[in-house]
Amino acid sequence: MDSNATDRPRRSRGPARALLAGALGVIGAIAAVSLSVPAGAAESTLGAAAAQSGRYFGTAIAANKLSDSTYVSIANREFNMITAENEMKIDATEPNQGQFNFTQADRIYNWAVQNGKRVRGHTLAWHSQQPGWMQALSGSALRQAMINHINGVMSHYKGKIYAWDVVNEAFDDGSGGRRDSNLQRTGNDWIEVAFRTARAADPDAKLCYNDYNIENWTWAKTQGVYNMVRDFKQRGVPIDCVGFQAHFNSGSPYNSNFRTTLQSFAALGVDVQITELDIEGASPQTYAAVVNDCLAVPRCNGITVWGVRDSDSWRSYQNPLLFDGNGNKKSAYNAVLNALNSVGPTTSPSPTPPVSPSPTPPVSPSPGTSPQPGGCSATIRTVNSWPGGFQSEVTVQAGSAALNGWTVSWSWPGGQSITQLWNGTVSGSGSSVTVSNAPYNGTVPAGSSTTFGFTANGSAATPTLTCTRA
Ligand code: 9MR
Repeated sequence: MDSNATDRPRRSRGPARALLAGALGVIGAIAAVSLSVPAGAAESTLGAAAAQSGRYFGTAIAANKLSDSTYVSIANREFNMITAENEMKIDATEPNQGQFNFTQADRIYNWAVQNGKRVRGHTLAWHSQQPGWMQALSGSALRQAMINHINGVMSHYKGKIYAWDVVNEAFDDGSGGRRDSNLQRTGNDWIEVAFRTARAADPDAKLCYNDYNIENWTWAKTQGVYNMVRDFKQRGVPIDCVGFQAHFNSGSPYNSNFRTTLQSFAALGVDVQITELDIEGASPQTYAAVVNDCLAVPRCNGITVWGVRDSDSWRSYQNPLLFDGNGNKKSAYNAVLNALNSVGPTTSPSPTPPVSPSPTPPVSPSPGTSPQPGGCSATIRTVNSWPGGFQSEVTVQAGSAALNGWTVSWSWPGGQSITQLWNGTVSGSGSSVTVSNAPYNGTVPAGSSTTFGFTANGSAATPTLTCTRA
């Protein structure tokens, strides 16, 4: 039993249900969509509609439901990417140490490929659903068992899996740090060891880090995972994608800054995927918003919902899926289909974001802004841009003495205005902007750096920054 999954923290941040800012009612949205789609152009299934822009639309499948004809016919008709809900997990595939069992996993894999679908692998290294023998291990024996498990499962499916969730749910909910687990206690490098092992085992699979409660850009957990991925990209640890589970409910509501999160991770040079989507109550507006967030990000490869009918859901009492218990399409289904069709055949995801970030963000100051001894400097880079707006990241670099608080200021050259800022506190008026440290990132050791970021209206700009120590 996954205690964390069933005991998700109940948060009270923001409104109970984040309403999509400026969202149309669903009827209005559907009307607007149907106006923009030429007659006859719309696809009639989720998979085909997503494929118009080169994306997939998937679901989680349970092997013991493959004998349910209603379930199988919906799954086969609508979805073109399949995740095994439980059958590829550690307890299922290596029930006794060194003895692998792929009976149930292969039932799902074979059904998928025989019906022309691709498969996401879920999951190789996780604190939960470990078999008893693994729960009892620690230290180097556990580390070696993790490596053996990755090699054993990935070699069975070598060349056959679109993307693997190599590591699942390794971050703590509140702090933004790592979750305590037997794997974490083998050493902080366990995640990168898992990814390096996975790359060697199957160089053709995309390698993903997968987690929940990392959709809201302002949450510490999101920032913690973002910092790990940035570090991995800078150091050449092989990671190709981040999976956002997207289990939205009243404790973890959808927030429209999810798009900023997807854009920000993509700008690090990884693909992003929505891997386990379900929404308490299945609001059509919220479902459409999530789809539109993915469609807005070229490196968002696709969306997987976590089950077929409400009655198949791990949270069936929340009615969070696209089909009711009888297999009928819900209004959320129509909202998703219309959102996918609204993109049409012309906008395909490209492997690179519209504004490619430098693969190694500048952490050292640019010429002319070198930190004075005991001072600080700040550099700005454009992470992403779109018509009428952009996203930037500012790196604050300490000189030869630690900072105990900092302030960065600049003037906008062309009427830009900040719409959202994170990891800092913004003030100022007109074209003048002043950003001070957030309560948690004012202390920067000598020679180290920290970052803050923002989205803004206007044309992307890189003004000269002034950094002042507190
Ligand atoms: O949906 C899965 C459910 O059937 C299992 O009992 C549960 C056990 O951990 O795992 C569920 O799937 C989880 C997924 O593997 C990882 N993210 C959270 C999902 C929902 O708990």
